[in-house]
Amino acid sequence: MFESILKFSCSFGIKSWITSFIFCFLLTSCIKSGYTEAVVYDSNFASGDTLHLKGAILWKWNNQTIVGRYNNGGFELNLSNLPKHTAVEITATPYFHDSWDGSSNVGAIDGPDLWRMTVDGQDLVYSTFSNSVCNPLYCLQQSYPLFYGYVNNPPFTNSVQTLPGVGHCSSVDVTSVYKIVKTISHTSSNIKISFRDFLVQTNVSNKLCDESWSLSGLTIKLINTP
Ligand SMILES: [Ca+2]
Repeated sequence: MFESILKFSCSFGIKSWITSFIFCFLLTSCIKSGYTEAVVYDSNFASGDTLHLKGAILWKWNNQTIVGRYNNGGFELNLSNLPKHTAVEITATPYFHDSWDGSSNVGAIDGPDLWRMTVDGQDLVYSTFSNSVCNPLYCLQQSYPLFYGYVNNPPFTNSVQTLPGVGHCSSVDVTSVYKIVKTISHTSSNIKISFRDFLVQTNVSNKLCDESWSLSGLTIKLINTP
């Protein structure tokens, strides 16, 4: 929008060329100020390309080719020879399928159901997720968007969408979708981002059918590049 205003103002809007020059100079200065950034990885996995991915399995669901699905598993992204930068922004879109039980840990039968995202070994997400129903008599809460610990939130907190379930082997037949955006200080020319779950379901035979997860998108952006 600024560029459109700039073009219009410089071409037609201001009679005095001196005023026009000053206006354009100031506006151009505004456009050029701030940090620079560079997207170094951006995939919705539709092409089936698994370059830079380790442990990635692909499957097609809901008319999408995505990475997944996992139960007590995961994959990682490795990038190297990155240009200079001072921070990195990671945007991930995980799908949590079926009967995730959140922070439930009664008898260690069906939880806690944890999902972890790390950068170079540092936890950015280490949280429970819940697709459980929630009413005054029964509610399996989740820690997300907080780290797993002592504080919990209602199921689906901060989810951006729900989709149908996948396994169809329990009464919880839903997929919760999250868009997770994390920005951290980072200067190394290499980066490793890993995703994995620690699901618990001791009371079912088909664990993958009971609960699982996928990743439908991943974007890595460097900030303050040359
Ligand atoms: Ca569980």
